[in-house]
Amino acid sequence: MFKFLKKKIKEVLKLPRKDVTPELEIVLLEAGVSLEVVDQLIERVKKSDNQKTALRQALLDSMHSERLKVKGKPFVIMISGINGTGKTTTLAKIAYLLLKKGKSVVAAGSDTFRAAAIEQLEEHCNRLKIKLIKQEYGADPASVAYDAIHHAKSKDIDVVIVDTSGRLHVDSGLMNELEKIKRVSSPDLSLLVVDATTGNDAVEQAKAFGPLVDGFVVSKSDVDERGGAIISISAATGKPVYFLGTGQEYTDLKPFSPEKIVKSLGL
Ligand SMILES: Nc1nc2c(ncn2[C@@H]2O[C@H](COP(=O)(O)OP(=O)(O)O)[C@@H](O)[C@H]2O)c(=O)[nH]1
Ligand SMILES: [Mg+2]
Repeated sequence: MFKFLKKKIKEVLKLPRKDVTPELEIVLLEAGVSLEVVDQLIERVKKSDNQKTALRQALLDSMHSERLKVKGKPFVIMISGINGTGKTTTLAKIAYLLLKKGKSVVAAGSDTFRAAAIEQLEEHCNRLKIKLIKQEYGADPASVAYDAIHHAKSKDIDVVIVDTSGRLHVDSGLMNELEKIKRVSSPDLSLLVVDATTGNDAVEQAKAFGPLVDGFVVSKSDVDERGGAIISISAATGKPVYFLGTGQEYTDLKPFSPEKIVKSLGL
């Protein structure tokens, strides 16, 4: 994680004092940190006598993390994001984590947009030994979510996790679909999954999803060398990151820790 940025920050901090902030600005932008966050970070570093400490502290102050707390029954988690970001995998990882904590879980196959999506989720559910509530390909995703919540209530299940479909880009069809799922299922937590390797684009997606989401999971941090999305998504939106996806296994979901991030940046 952060190979590129760690190396570059180290080089920049060795420069003559007056050159540090202009170079740092370029490096952060190259790493995919969003412009507004770069500006905030640079301002803090400029004002300080100790540039390294200032950068460390500015990064710590700009990243927000939150822990998943299951309160109320059933606790409904909605997972959204554009195509291929890792929604279904993240659903399975969260289910695995909750099962380990002794919670019972049911999944809602509300990605009815692609036929293969339901099968993919079904495979995970079979491996995890949790029930999948599904309907036919093309069915109303909100109705699937409704069924899953109804099932949880009648079987006394702790958590419902709703998978949803993505599109190539944020589009109005997707937004209308997600709004309806959200209206019908009133999730206790609505998480947007973004792919770390998409850098600033992930931040733009987060802004586009706006009030539909409460916070983020940043997936594929294990294959992300730049770190821009991880660093800027919470600063640019004011919403917290709950987890980092760190691989393809169920155990590859880590609580987001700004402390660990600055450490892996060598700060
Ligand atoms: N390396 C890595 N791959 C991931 C991670 N999360 C998801 N993936 C992979 O990304 C691909 C798309 O994931 P999927 O859950 O199907 O995405 P969805 O379309 O958003 O539901 C799959 O090959 C996953 O194994 C992660 O944290 N790290
Ligand atoms: Mg999926």
